[in-house]
Amino acid sequence: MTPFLRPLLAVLCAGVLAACNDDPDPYQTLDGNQTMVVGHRGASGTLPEHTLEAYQRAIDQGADAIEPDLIATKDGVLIARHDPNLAYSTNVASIAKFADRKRTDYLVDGEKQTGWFAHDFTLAEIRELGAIATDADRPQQYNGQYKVPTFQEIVDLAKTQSTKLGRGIAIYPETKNPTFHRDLGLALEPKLAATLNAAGWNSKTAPVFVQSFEPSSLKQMRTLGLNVRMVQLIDADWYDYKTGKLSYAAPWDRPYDWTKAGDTRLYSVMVTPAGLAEIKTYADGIGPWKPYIIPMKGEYDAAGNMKDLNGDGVADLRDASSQPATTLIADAHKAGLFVHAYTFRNEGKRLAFDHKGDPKAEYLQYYRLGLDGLFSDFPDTAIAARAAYAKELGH
Ligand SMILES: [Ca+2]
Repeated sequence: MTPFLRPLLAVLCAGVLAACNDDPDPYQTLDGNQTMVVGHRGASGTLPEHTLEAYQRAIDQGADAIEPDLIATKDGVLIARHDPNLAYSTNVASIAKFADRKRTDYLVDGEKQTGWFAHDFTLAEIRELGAIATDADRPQQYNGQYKVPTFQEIVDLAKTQSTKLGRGIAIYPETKNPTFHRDLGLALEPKLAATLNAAGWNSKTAPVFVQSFEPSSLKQMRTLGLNVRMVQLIDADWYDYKTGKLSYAAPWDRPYDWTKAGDTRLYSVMVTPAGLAEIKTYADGIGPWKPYIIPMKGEYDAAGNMKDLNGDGVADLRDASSQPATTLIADAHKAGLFVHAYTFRNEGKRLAFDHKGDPKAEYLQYYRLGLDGLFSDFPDTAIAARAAYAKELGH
């Protein structure tokens, strides 16, 4: 039903007609349920990412799932960090006793990095670090206060909170740099499978979604007997505002296992009907970067420069506008795959011109398309927008 007709109908039904059909309109998701909200790295817009405190905050805000990225320590323990390089998300650089662990020009998935790497530290040593905000625009006052959690602690948190709240809190772990870890003799997949088996969470109905950018990581977990729902992530480098398409540049052009194997295809092949059919052979859903669903395009002047529509002196995402949705959600649903898109953020610099600075406008676009799930740094905003959408449908 057209949103503005529903209130009118409600008035008519209440005032005149005895038996008026006011059934809610159905959700257009694959399973007919409302869109799942995943707390991306916890409530990472508010607290330092990948800490028990950030996951707890996401749960408190109403998230349906919490999302740990997994890497391994020197002694083979799975911990939650977005990057093996601890300099990006902890205070390791400020701790004198670890100064000699610094590596320079160290290769991670072909990219030279300088910093401190988790596989050079035991879990006990990593426990001495404090997590920090990874975005300079976000709250810094919690830096150094919270520890790096293990995967086991995150499983325990989800279980405890599910019991306490009487609603299921799912976990959504990602194998990070899986080929890199396998080459170090610290393969993530057997450890992940062992933890989930021990938790009694190895089935399609378990509150678990396992994700990876590398197809071989997901396939290996299937081979290891892991039966949980699996999600193929689909990346790109950046927006091409001129064409409305995406750009592809290393290391975000293709999965690193493909790069290493000499496979020159780009992530873009994964969103074709043939690519989706291939994903369906080993996964249950896809996790695309969101412009694969709603492309962004700028306006260009005669000289070929993107117009600064909001007049802030730079031409960027804030000057680009949402384009008609692609057929990706429909194509994936047709292939039997659910779609969980990333990443939704509140900040004005993360929103397009037509969102007018309101993150709820963006969420509503995707809810109306039948998106099955989304990753948000601000789960409270995602939940509030979801409630507004439910009302729009008459639920
Ligand atoms: Ca601008």
